[in-house]
Amino acid sequence: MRAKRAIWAVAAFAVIALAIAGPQSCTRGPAGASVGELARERGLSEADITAALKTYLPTGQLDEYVMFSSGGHSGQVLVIGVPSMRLLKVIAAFTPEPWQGYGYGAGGTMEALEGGLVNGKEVLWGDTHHPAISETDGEYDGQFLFIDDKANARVAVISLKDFETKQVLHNPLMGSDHGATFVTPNTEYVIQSSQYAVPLDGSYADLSEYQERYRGAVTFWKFDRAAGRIDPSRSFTLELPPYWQDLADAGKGPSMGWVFLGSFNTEMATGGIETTGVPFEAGASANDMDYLHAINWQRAEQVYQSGNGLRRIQGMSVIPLDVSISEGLLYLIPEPKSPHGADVTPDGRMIVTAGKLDPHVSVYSFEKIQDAIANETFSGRDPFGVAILDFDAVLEAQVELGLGPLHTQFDGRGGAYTSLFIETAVAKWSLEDFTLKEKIGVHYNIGHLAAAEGDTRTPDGNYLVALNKWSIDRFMPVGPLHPQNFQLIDVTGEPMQLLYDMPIGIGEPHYAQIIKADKLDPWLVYPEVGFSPHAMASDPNAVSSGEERIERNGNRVDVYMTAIRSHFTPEHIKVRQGDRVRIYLTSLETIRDGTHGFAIDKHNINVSLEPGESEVVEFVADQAGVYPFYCSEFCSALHLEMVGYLLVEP
Ligand code: RUQ
Ligand code: CUA
Repeated sequence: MRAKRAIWAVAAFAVIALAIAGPQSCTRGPAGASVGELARERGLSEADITAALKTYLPTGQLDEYVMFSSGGHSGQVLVIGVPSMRLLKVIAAFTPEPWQGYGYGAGGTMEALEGGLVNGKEVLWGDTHHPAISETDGEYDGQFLFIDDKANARVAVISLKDFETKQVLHNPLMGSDHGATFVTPNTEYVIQSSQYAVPLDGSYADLSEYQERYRGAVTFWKFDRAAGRIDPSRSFTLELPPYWQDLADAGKGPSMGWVFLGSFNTEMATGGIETTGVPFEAGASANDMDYLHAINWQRAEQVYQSGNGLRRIQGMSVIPLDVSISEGLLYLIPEPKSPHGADVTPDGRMIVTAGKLDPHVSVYSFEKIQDAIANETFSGRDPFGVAILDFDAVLEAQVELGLGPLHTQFDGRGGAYTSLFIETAVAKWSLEDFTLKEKIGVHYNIGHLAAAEGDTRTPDGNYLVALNKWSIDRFMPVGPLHPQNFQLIDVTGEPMQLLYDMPIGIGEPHYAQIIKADKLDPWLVYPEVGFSPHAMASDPNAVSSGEERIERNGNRVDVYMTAIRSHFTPEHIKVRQGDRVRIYLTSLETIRDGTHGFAIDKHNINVSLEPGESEVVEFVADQAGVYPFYCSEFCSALHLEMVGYLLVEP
């Protein structure tokens, strides 16, 4: 497909170049002006035209890749076609979303959100950071997507059959998370590690007791692929020192079985600028080195399964720090100042870290790490007794890239790409000779970047997306809160070429993953009429045509309702004030895009009924009155007539 497109692009470019070359050229655009005239009129350069040719998709044509991006504070996930950078969907994860009926009465979505209750409290936003596509043998398999909520230490599980959130889980051991979500190479586990340390048992402890009472943690959530859910009862956690653990990546190939996570504030600063005069930012970045954590999760799994030395804290199985030390589950590796990314190379042989306050990326050899562990080549132990591997013994190389290196992706051809936050650029460097190749400026303040399949065993490279925090002057001003900007970069050759700007309308996204579109196999309609998206199976309460009815049992009223263009059956629901009403809804539609909505006035209820979907809503009819209910999707010529009345008698 790429080759075909490339040939087409070359041909088209030749035509345009010809057109630009002379006014006598007669290549006419559909609106009358020649392509050359259009280009001249709009002041487009050759590079602009090439970029347009590489990104434009005529109507009906599909993208080669799909990008899943964190939706930042929206608590949602953005689904974007690459290279067109067209927004395809916004998947609601931690935040209610009315169009999808997520959190507005539909039973399954309410249940998913309820899983995310934080200490019994509804928290209706999420700070989504890092999406992770499920993997098989270190390759994206396109089946599931996971994402974390940093603010509330939660994890969501999304099925890529219907692009809907199936499960939300709160980790009671953590205040906030950051090394989340990352998956092991066969999605055995979904990794979540804490950011800012708190007491694991959720109790109070004064900051003066920081070293004794505060702790970090990394949880390995067991993913049950058949159930499409995380199974908390088979998940385990390692207690970690109260450093602020950061991004993670799972080893693969030779490093399979290990996970690496960066950290900062190994100084264990406790801030308090108002009294100590030392703000967190200074206290937490005082040392030249922080610690990359190397964790043997496969051995930790055995320790967990043996049950030896485990503690139960807030319902979670925790391997205490001393057990991790004695069992050889955890080692620390010095890494330069305030690191962020910890990225395992595609071959699994090296780990790349970037320290925001150091101009280098540091590349560690997994083999050397193993040797250092075997030979106890330690430079010491941290205050908790965790062995610190000797920096020089495990370092493979350092590459000076520029200011503020943050996060690294790979192209599968020996190329590595590192975002430079301060320099607001992307550096391309070589994994073969560890030299800087070139840089490209981006607009502005890049955080992470995502290359096509860029953190799998076999990256495609091809496209790179810069996730920029600032846009400054790129777009029409829309008030002081500026759009955040994704920039698409062609990395098929040198030099890299900036192709496209995509302001995203929400903020702040942190990370994205890009999968080959043909690896996704979503349903076009639900597999059968009466299918429950929550159970991912046929719904025993589904209603078939002719079976619609209203059943009363004391003050409980069960309505069995169907929807098909362009009516609900039944259309009249008469209940008494105070009744508990349950409406079982089934869409009898089987055609693509034949979606209905079901909204009840003044009840905070709106459900999206996709073809074949079965749902339930439940409420107490506590206010007498007349409430129209209607279809909230423009489904047919008689959509406005797709309506009914809920009559609540006093
Ligand atoms: S993150 S750039 Cu690096 Cu979670 Cu935000
Ligand atoms: Cu059904 Cu509108």
